[in-house]
Formats: sequence, structure tokens, C-alpha cells
Amino acid sequence: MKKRKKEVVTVVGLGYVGLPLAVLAAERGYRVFGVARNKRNINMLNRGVNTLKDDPSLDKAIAKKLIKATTSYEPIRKSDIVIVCVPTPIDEFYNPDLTPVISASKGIVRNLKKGQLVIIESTINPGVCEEVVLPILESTGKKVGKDFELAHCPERIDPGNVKWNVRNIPRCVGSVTKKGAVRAAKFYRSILSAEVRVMKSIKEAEATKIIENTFRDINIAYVNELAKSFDVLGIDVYDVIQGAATKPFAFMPHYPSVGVGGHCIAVDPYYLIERARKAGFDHKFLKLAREINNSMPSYTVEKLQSALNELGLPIKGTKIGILGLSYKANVGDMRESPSRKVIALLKDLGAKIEVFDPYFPEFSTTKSLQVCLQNSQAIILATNHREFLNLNPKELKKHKVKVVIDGKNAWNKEAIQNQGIVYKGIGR
Ligand code: SAJ
Repeated sequence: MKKRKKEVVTVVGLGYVGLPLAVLAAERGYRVFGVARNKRNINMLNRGVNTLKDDPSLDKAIAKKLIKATTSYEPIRKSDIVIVCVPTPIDEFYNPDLTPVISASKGIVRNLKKGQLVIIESTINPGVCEEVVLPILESTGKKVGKDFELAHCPERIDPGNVKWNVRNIPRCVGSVTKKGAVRAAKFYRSILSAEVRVMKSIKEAEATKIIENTFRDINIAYVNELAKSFDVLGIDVYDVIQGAATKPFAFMPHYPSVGVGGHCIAVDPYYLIERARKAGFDHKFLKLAREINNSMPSYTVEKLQSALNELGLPIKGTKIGILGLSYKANVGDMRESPSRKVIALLKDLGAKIEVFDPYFPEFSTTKSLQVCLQNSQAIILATNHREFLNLNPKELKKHKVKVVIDGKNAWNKEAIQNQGIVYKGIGR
């Protein structure tokens, strides 16, 4: 029997979203090309070296050189499916920056072939596929539904999550045409061992991801506001949330902290805020949530200020150690990280800063946690990396640390206070 020709997939963007997807498609029998801008990463991948240090599960597959990586969009010419997994950041005014999606679409249209399926996985607000991507793909005269299909399948990778990964996370797909939705669902069902839900249209697919992450942002804002209120009420918000979380239904715990960072939660709400504003709707609630979460780095600095005041110490000239640069535990990613905002605020106030993050030796000012403690009068725990969690409070005492600001409410308050150290958490 004639061997079925392997369908060809090109993944544009080989970061924490594109690379696992490309590897999975190759493992599921597709011929896979990867397109990326970073020549160093391209060479490493073609030598079988995994470029995602936070995802060692890809090491073996990449060592087998299952995918062919290139900086050129050429492979699209011989592909049946093209999947865009490029970042969608925000600019300094918190406006969505679609440049990567636009340049990927322009790279695709130059190589677009009849019968291809183009899928956007990048997080975009409702309307972007039909108002931004589609005009580019049709700019050479090809028509969606006739010459090619366009679908959206929002990415759901959760960096550092060992339980949920690209293979087993359920997905939602939507398309401009019914046929496009059927083709996209068929592709994802061929590589995933998880539910694939077909959405009413491409807009609902775009909106799904945005509401997932705005849901998270508003819930974190809620507990961040509670933390501020419970600080003045003298209630331990962390203990209260843990108490509420014993309720087995209708409650989902979120936790206050030094701030909300990352390329998803801290960014995605601005997409919907901006898109709805253009259509005449003002998302007051989403904006307020963003305001509250963006206020947490300065709230953390205020907590430090009041703790130092108890000891008659100013921020100016005091040696302050920042533990953690990453936006969340056990990953090496500084995008929108609250730590960077805390450091900037402290530098403005004249503090002497030491930094240690085991994931960023190149940006750390000390080689180890011990040296950071040694050189600091006050410590801010900004990222709850596993390396910091078992720190013995006696170590803090030994290094003459006088103040601890627990930006992740991750340490034992009483144990630290028993060492005669001033402890302040966020809401406790
Ligand atoms: N954070 C809090 N309190 C919380 C939870 C998070 O302050 O209760 C902070 C974190 O410290 C971090 C930021 O919010 O700075 C984002 O945290 P996150 O756990 O949401 O981490 P992300 O940005 O990696 O979110 C990803 C998202 N995945 C995608 O968008 C594809 C998100 O949808 C997931 O819900 C989240 O992982 C997850 O569940 O861990």
C-alpha cells in the first residue's frame, strides 16, 4: 500500500510555545520545519541542542534532530500547515505590540501556497486575526476559504508546570471558515491527548485565552487589595485564604505578592482593554485590577520603609538584598518581573542593592545566596524559587540581616521573628 505522504508543518517562532509544539508534531509523524530569527538558537537546534533551558523534557527529541530549523520562511512553500507562535508583548504605554505577528504574517504571505492552513497560536485580542492577519494573507490576491484557511488556537503553555504540558492541555480552535475549523481541529486532535473544542468563530477563540488570563489577573488583584486592607486590620491574609481554600467548591485561591509579572497575566488584559476601548467600551474593572497589581512593587517598598523605620534605618545607604529576578518561581524569565520594578524604586531611593537569582548568575551581583545575605542589612524575597524556600532563619541571624520583607509570603514569619528580625509579608 502506498505510504501516506507525511504532512509538512512549519512552526514560526521556536520559543517556549513553538518549540514544544514543533517537537510534538514531529513525534506524531509530521515533517516539521521551524522558523526563528535567532541564528544562534537555529544552529544549536540543528546540532541537536535544546535551546529551552527551562524545559529539559525536550532534550532527547531535539538531540534526535526531529525538526529542521532555519531563519528563512522558505520551508512554508512546501508546508501543508503553518503555525505562528511568536510573542505578543506590550509597549511602554501598555499598548499591544503586534509587530512580531505582523512580520510573521508578511513572511508567510510571501510563501503562501494554495490549500495551506495557517494557524495563529500567539495570544491576540478578539479581532486581530480578521482585521490584521487576514488582510496581509490576502494581500497577494489569495482568498481565505478558497485558497487557504486561517484559524486561531490560543497557546496555553505554562512555563515550569510539570503536570500540564503541550501534549495534555486541552485546546480551543476557531476559524474564519467551518472547513478551516475542521482542519485545525483535526490537526490538533492528531497530536494531542486532550480535548480540542471547536469555537463558534475565530473571535471566540481569540477571546477565550484573553478571558482565561484576565480572570487570573482580577483574582490576584482581589487578594492584593485584601492584603493591603488586612495589613491595617492586623489580619493574616495568607492564613485567611488558606482557610477559605478548605471550601471544596466555589472558591479558587490566589495569593498576594510583590507583583504580577510574566508575558501572559501581566500583558493580556491590556489587549482586551485596548480592543474594547476602540469599540467604545471602557473596561473599568480590568483597568482597576491592573492598577492594583502594578501597585504591588511600590507597596512592597513601603513595607520595607516602615520595617527599617522601626530600627531607625533609612532606605538611603542601607544594603538591601533582592532574592529573585524571575517573574515566578523555578523559571528563568524576567519579563514584566516585579523584582525589576522593586530594584528601580530602591535605586531611586538611594539604597545599596545586592541581587541573587540562581537562574540569572549573569545579572546577580553575588555568586550565592550566602554572599547576598552576608552583604545585606535587609532582604526582600521577590521570587519564591525552590532554592530560597528552606533558608534557615538562623542563617539570616548569622549574617546580621535585620529586616525581611517576604514578597511571596513563602517564609515562616514566627521563626524569623524569633531570631529578633523584623518580618513583614504582603498582607501578613
Ligand atoms: N501571581 C500572584 N498570585 C497568584 C498567582 C500568580 O501574584 O496567586 C503572580 C506570579 O508571581 C507571576 C504572575 O502572577 O508574577 C503570573 O503568574 P502565573 O502563575 O499566572 O504564571 P504565568 O504568567 O506563567 O501564567 C501561566 C499562564 N499560562 C498561559 O497564559 C499560557 C496562565 O494562564 C496559567 O494560569 C498560569 O501559567 C498557571 O496556571 O500557572
